[in-house]
Amino acid sequence: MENMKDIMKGRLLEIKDEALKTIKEARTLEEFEQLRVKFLGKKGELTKVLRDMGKLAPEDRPIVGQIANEIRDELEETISSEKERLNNELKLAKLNKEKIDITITSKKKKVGHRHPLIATIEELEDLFISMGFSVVSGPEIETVENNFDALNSPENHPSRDMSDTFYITEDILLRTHTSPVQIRAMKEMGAPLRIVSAGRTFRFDDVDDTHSPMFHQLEGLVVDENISMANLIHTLDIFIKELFGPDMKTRFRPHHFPFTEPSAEVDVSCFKCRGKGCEACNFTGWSMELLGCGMVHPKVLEYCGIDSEKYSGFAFGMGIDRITMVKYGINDIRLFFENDNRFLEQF
Ligand code: FA5
Repeated sequence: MENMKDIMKGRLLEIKDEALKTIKEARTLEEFEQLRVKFLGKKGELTKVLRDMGKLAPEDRPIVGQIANEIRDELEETISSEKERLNNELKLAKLNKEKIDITITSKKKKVGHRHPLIATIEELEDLFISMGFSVVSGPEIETVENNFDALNSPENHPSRDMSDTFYITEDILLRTHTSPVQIRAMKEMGAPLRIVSAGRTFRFDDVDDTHSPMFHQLEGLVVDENISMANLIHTLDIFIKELFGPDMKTRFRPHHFPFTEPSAEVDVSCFKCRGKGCEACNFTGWSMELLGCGMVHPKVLEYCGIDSEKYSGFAFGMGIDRITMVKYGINDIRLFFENDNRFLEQF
């Protein structure tokens, strides 16, 4: 019996020595786990020895049991401290690998800025807000009814032609102007009202230095009692002087639009010579046509359910691309859409 105790003690110490040696050699977390199972697991070396406890004299059992427990505690502690040491080593290696040199100067990120057309739209909206207008929006894909019929444009009107307009179906098209927003606003808000609305418009126009098949307009509409042509001329005159400067002159030319009566087109002094006459304006002193306007046709008011005996109104639609050209002295509309940074960065 005495012998059995010594055999077991000897075996336990052997296990301890072997375990401590291999634990020190382990290099990965998986290896530590394998060693834990090998020495301390349910079917591990230590358990195997303890199965023979029954063969010991009863007074020896606590002695051998205590030795076994001490060895188990020591091995568990060693495995956990060695694991922690390995973890720290791995962490350190990772940190060293991912070291950031904060003294290196970073590459400069290019920050974009507003397109000149958007800048003009925002400037125009601010200006009209300061004159008591509200800003509303309308869809680029419109009904033929809002784009033409409601605006008193008869079926045989040339602007309705396939060669002038991008139709999606017979009844739906890409709006040819922002004027259908007038219809939407009057139907939704009724009279009195004072709105502006900016956005894209589309026409089958050939491209040249002042024409693009996609361009931008800003629509304005005022409906109230006693609105006259004098209000229209005054409003446009104020806006043009605010935008281009006090020396800018406006010229109203009689024109025809089916949805306004009377109607006019408006030119402003040449952006280059400011009226003196130069090559840019063919020595006329006037820039290209900037906008159309007029008194809202009574038929349009009635179509939207507004009493044309009580109310009258004026409306205008201006080409934002051309206004931006005049404002910055740009001589070709195509520059806005070519996305050449050398051009865009100047604004
Ligand atoms: C209209 O579109 C009318 N809806 C304007 C209007 C509104 C009149 C309210 C009366 C009352 P017009 O087709 O003339 O009108 O276009 C208005 C402006 O849009 C022009 O003066 C011009 O500045 C601009 N424009 C027209 N076609 C083009 C184009 N292809 N490229 C760039 N700008 C254009």
